[in-house]
Parts: sequence; structure tokens; C-alpha cells
Amino acid sequence: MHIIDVNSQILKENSRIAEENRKLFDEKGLYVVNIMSAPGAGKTSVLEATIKKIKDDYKISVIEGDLQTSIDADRIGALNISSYQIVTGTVCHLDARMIHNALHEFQQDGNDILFIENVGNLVCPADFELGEKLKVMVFSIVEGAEKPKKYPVMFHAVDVVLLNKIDLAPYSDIDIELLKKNVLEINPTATIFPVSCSTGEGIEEWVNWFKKKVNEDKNRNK
Ligand SMILES: Nc1nc2c(ncn2[C@@H]2O[C@H](COP(=O)(O)OP(=O)(O)OP(=O)(O)O)[C@@H](O)[C@H]2O)c(=O)[nH]1
Ligand SMILES: [Mg+2]
Repeated sequence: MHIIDVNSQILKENSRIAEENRKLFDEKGLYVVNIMSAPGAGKTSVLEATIKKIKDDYKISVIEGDLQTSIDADRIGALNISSYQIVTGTVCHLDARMIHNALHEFQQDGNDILFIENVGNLVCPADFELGEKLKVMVFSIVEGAEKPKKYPVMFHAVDVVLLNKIDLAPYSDIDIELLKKNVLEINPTATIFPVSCSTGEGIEEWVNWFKKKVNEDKNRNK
């Protein structure tokens, strides 16, 4: 009996389209950021906090991925930033084809940064390359210090981990140093920022790092 590994075929085809997306992004000089997390960890809140701080310096647009509703795209629209909603229905992640198709309608000429907020899910989105330059994970600290060990795939795949909701630390028994240690055990090269979108703590540090990274990577591409 010959068993076809459907999963690896799907991922292979996805990687091929992601490469096409990457070429297109490079041609347009567009810096693409894929933001992932479990539902409710704070992806849209991080986007709002980040965009407020950088929107005078860059021309930004946002693709929102959700199972249902345009609630997050509307939140971004309220910042006067153009946004495009991909409704995935039952699919628990965005894939490269969805982004490719969206770009037919959602033109990016003249834009500097495209943020993609992935579907809220701690596992599946990490497997699907979109053609992005930077992968950012938002992790709500109250989810528990052991989670990097239990759900290593996304922690392993990303460049940056934002440890969000640190304002809630006094109300939980979370050990943030242990959480950082566990993240680095899974991904020794991850850049980690403890932040709170509610109080703004740590946002300046993250945004300064991000701006520097965008400028460095863009210069390298020239
Ligand atoms: N206390 C506290 N609450 C926060 C913080 N950041 C976000 N929240 C709250 O957490 C909830 C979820 O935030 P969102 O930004 O919608 O999270 P999300 O990851 O975009 O959610 P989905 O797109 O549904 O997966 C909201 O009620 C936010 O107000 C934070 O730093 N501290
Ligand atoms: Mg959201």
C-alpha cells in the first residue's frame, strides 16, 4: 500500500506560493509581518499599540484573518489604516494562497509595511509560511509559564515573542523569568519583549526594536 503524505504535499505547495509572495513583496519593497497567537492573547491590541506609534513614519496596511466577523479589521480601520478581512470559515490558519489572492484586490503599491494578523490559534498558523519577513508571536503571560514546552511549534518558528498582559502578573502566580527561560529553551534566538497593551509598558522598547529591524532589513534588500 502506498500512503500519500497529504500534509507534507500541502505544506510543500504552500511553501512554493509563499516564495512567490516573498518575491512580489521584495519587488514592491514591502515589509511583511505575520502576527500569530492563541485566541485573545492580544494580536489586535499589539497591532493597535504598534501602529499608533509608527504610522507617521511608514505607510501601513493590515490583512486580518478570522474564522468569522470583521471586528478586528474594523478596529484597524478606526485608526485610519486600510485593512482587508479574510474570513476563513472553518480553516484555523491563513495560508500563502489566501494572501496571494487577497493581494489581487488589496493593492500594496507605495506601502512600506503590511501586517498580517493570523487566525487565533496556538498551533496551525506556525506551519504555513506566508512569504513574510518577520514572524511575531503574542503570548498572554497568564496562559502559563509551561506553555512553550507544551506547544513548542509556534515558539520555535518565530523571530519575536511579545509576552503580553504583564499588567496582570500581580494577579496571577506566573513566573515571568521561568517563562522567558522556557521560551529560550525552545527557541534560543528568539527576541523577547514583556509588554502590556493596557498600560503601554514595554511597547516603546518593542517598537524601537521593530523600527530598527525594518530599516536594517529594508537596507539589506536594496
Ligand atoms: N489586561 C490586559 N488585557 C489585554 C492586554 N492586551 C489585550 N488585552 C485584552 O485581551 C482581550 C483580547 O485582545 P485582542 O487584542 O482582541 O486579542 P487577539 O489576539 O487579537 O484576539 P483574536 O483575534 O480573537 O484571537 C481584549 O479584551 C483586550 O482588551 C493587556 O496587555 N493587558
Ligand atoms: Mg484579533
